[in-house]
Amino acid sequence: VRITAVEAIPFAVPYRRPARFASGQVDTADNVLVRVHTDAGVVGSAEAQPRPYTYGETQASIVSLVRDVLAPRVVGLDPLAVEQIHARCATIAGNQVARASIDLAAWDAVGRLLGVSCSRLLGGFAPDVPAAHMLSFDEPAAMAEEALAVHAELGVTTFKVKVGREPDVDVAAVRAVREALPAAALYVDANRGWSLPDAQRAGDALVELGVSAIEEPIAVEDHAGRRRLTERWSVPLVGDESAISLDHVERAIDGGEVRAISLKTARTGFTESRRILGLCLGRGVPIHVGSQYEGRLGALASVAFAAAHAETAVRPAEVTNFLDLSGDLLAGLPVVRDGRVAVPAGPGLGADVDEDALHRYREDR
Ligand code: MUC
Ligand code: MG
Repeated sequence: VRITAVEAIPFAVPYRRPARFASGQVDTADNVLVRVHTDAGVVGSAEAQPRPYTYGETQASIVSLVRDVLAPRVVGLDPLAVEQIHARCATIAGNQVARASIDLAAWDAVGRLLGVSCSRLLGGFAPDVPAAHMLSFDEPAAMAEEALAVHAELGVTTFKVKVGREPDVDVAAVRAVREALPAAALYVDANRGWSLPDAQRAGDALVELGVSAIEEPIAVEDHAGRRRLTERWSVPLVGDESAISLDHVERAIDGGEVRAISLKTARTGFTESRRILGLCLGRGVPIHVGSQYEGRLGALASVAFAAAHAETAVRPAEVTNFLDLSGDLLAGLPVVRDGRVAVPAGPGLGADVDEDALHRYREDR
């Protein structure tokens, strides 16, 4: 089987509720649907989400890189040769999300060719995983209300509260969620929004409030500050923006700057994510599957990877923020019930893009 073509289709879906966090805001999901076509008639799909403030990529850059640079590198390859595909794409620096989207679409094609789910192909550890929901910036009371609604609707009991504003606001937000759901597991993500003194002040108070982890408190470049915070807090400092590739993860761990890793399939696909998982297992560093506000197709990639591996299947994965979107390319999946998200039964990532929805949202008509 050979890859015959790769498509990159820009599409836009408004957010019902803008995703706001310390490093930026997303009002519309200006994403890219990447499709890997094969001469067997099978097509693999993946969703790419541009995050300029994290990777420097835009919707236009992803479309251009996939179409003009990556597609010619992978056309003609066997889709099952995922290491070949990865190696060809890895000759391009940066562009994490564009490269990962090719990897994920190729893996989806492999699953469809073989008639098995990507999650089984990757390791098949569990049929489902616990879900975590991210609470974007809002008034503390509104964040608590959202947590209550998501808990009532989906049974989710783990929440990542976005922080990185004024320490008093951050503490008020976490306290409001804590009071609304006393038994919930809470952790926080500052998206590098705090100064070092604010991180010390807010972080200490949040640890006191019982948060289980603190993600990216300060600038990634402040290596000494990050080491100080890692030593200061009894809960792990989680690397996210500092952990965007295998090499970044290794440096963050070995530099003593993180004690846990957020792995995102949207930026390291499945192939590099497996390497990151192996590195973290070797170093004894906990790893969970994080999110960049994926739509449903992106969330299915996260679910597939999280459920496939023993290390990630037991930790809540951030897979429910497709709820923030007003529409999607998929309907129905993923299914979240009793706080757990299931691997769909179908081959590959387990879902087919709804062509009517794609026609509605695509921007290259
Ligand atoms: C996170 O973990 O930082 C922030 C921006 C984005 O796209 O996703 C996030 C979540
Ligand atoms: Mg984060």
